[in-house]
Amino acid sequence: MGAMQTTLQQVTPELRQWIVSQAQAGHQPDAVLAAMKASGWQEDVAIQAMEDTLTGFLAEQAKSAGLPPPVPVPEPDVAQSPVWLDGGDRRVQVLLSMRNPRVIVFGGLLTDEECDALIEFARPRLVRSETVQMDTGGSEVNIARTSSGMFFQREENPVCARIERRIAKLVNWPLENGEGLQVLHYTPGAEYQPHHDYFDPAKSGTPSIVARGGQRVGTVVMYLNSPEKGGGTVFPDVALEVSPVKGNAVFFSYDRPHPVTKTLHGGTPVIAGEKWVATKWLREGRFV
Ligand code: PD2
Ligand code: ZN
Repeated sequence: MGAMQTTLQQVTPELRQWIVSQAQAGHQPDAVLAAMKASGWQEDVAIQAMEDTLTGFLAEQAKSAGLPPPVPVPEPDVAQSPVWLDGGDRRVQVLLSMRNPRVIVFGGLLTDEECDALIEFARPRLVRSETVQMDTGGSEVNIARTSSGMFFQREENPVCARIERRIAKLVNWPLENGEGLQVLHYTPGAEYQPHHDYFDPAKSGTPSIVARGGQRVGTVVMYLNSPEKGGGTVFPDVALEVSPVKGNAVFFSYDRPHPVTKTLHGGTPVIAGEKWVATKWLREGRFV
């Protein structure tokens, strides 16, 4: 009898329409499921119908709003709210976790010695920072970013390699998909005005950039020292500011190159002291 019922429970367009209207009216999934069960739907059939209907509906909506489709992103194992995460060779603290935008603040991602080593390797190689010139895919000095910086090659030295392995383990993303570490140095007054780290799909230079490993889908900004005042990392869409504490880091991910990810972020002006960070950008695919 049960099997007979399953075959008879057809998910009609009318039912799909009803499920969408319930969601749009703000009814919680539990309540919608209860209503379906009360009118004779088997629980498993009802759950499947709700999932399929709402997933399809959201995808259609996103497409008609002109949004690029979402892609998989790096994601630490925070589903069970752990205080510590396994970085392979080191335990790392979870100090804050936000779902939308996906932002996670790590405590003690780097040791003091690793921070100091990165600064000393980078110092003689610093040049006035350039940001990617979006129209041509080349580089230019950008006044929004008044710092100096340099790039390491991936696994350029044992300290970089160790940190890269730790990040890969922590955010569950292949080491090969990471760009080399970038170190930035800010003196008082220097800042990094709010921006997105993904490449703007509307710009003509983007195809040549994303040919090398796809879009950026995640960022880890690591604080290599603690400025006296200022120099936090801000997310203006959600009014969040992360303090730049030596050894800590802020991770954020973006599943499509669009502001709907709410990952607009910037480095606030350094008010007293100096600021050093190392940034790791994570691509969709293997970065060569
Ligand atoms: O130094 C920072 O806080 C910062 C802020 C925004 C770094 C970056 N973006 C970056 O390197 O992308
Ligand atoms: Zn950035």
